[in-house]
Amino acid sequence: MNLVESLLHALKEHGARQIFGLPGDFALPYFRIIEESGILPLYTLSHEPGIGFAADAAARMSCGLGVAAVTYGAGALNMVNAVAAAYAEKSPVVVLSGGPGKRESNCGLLLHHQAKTLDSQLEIYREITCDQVRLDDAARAPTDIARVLASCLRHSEPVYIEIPRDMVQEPCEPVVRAAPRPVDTDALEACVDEILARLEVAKSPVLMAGVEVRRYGLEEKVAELSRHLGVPVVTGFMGRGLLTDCDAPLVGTYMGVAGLPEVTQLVENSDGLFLLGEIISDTNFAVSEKRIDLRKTIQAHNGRVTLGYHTYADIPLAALVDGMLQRVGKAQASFTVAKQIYPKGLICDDETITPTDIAKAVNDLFARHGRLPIASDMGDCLFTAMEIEQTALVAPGYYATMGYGVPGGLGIQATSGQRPLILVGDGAFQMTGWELGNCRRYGWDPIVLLFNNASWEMLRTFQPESGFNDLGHWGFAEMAGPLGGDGVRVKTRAELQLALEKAVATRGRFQLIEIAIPRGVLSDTLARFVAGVKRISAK
Ligand code: TPW
Ligand code: MG
Repeated sequence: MNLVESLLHALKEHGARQIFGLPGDFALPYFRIIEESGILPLYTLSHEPGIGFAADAAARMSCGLGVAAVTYGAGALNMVNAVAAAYAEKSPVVVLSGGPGKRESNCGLLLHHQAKTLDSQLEIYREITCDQVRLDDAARAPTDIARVLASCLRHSEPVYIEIPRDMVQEPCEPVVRAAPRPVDTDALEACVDEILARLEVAKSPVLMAGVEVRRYGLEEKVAELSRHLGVPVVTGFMGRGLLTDCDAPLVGTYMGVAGLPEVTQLVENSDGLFLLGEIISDTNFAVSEKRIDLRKTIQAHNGRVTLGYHTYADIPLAALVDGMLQRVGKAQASFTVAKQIYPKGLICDDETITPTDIAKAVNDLFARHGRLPIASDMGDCLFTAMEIEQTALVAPGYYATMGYGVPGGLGIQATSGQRPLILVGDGAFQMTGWELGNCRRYGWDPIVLLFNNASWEMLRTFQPESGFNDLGHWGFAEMAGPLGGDGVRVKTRAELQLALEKAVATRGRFQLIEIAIPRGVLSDTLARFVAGVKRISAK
């Protein structure tokens, strides 16, 4: 087997299901092997940010590796933002990049796509990946690949693999998966003791489940743990969508001033807040009604557990959850919590549409036809997603990059076969909406709800005086046909409801519903968020 075949088998063996890619001359040789070997399916898209977002969403959705394959320089550097998003939100994306051949690297000429030195790209990626390798030695390659893929899974963070173009055909041994790292059972036991003791004395313990719970495939176990402990569960803004298909005592989504008062009070008044796999970011904690003293919480993330003023340095999340489950025994009595009620029952009249109307329409649709997984962009659409029934959700809730929604939805469908619902604003659609043109080739048929307020509305809420936030009206609905889908523009609630029904009934082509929303009209959740942030910053 050659070097690239060895790499592809290893990717598959480590849980990758497909590759998203866009080639270039430095990448053509390894792309040829991807295509001809058929070891993993290859989906090409139109622009590298889309490749990175699709691979990230596939990783999040499948709880496995996502793979983003690009060319050197112009390709890889075009994907930096998407990989930074994956790094920030702990999504295990494997970046494959073509590279100059070993011989041409020292020919004395600057090579096209070279930014500063031939190593610039690797150095840039070093900052946003947890491990890197350039496969310039076929004898060492199997060990290097095993190490890098193990790092990717262990840290649940992106890694970088550069393939010099003259190395692809080199004979290479298969990759042997690295042995799992041993866990220090004494430290683990002491840590579990301490956490259980803290939860025991707490009058109102709460477990906040974060994205790492999904990344490490622990949703079922965490649901069981919280039932056995009798502790209610919330997620943060970023963790929205977690635990939806498990029997967990899930109360709702903590969003501080932007959330529902009962959830906010539960979290902020807890004397035993257990942050399990949660990214401690401002999206979750800078919007608190009452400041949460993080030193008084129990934090388990990034392979560490911190309680009060000390840290257990090396406790993998999976080992911690297993360790706790072994100790808590069986549930005493069945334990239920009040579930969050979502807006539903859209009045189908001739009124204009608000974002919260969209949430109602989607909730009604889910009640009639079952739930769909959601990919959301950044913008009011993501705040609206908080008003939609719990369902699988991929979105850049913390890193907050625009452009994620459409390619993220394609990533969901490619990896899971499930039809996704994509929520996206007009500003974000202008960035990556074109990727929908790739649906026809692959038979993907997402339903896209385009929140068109002809505006960078989120920015306007913070700086209403700036005229640059006005965007014109683009004819998005008309663009859908030539791209291989169906498009419709809706202006009233009755039209919205009809369009959704029709979209669900039409399979095989993407369905774009361009929803006209008057400027200045926000979802209830974003309105609470903006009012809350203004209140906090005025303090
Ligand atoms: C890649 C900054 C955050 S929100 C926003 C911008 C420009 C406006 C979004 O407009 P859209 O949605 O999509 O129409 P809505 O609901 O606000 O009207 N560049 C990137 N990411 C971010 N987050 C920005 C700029 C931003
Ligand atoms: Mg907008």
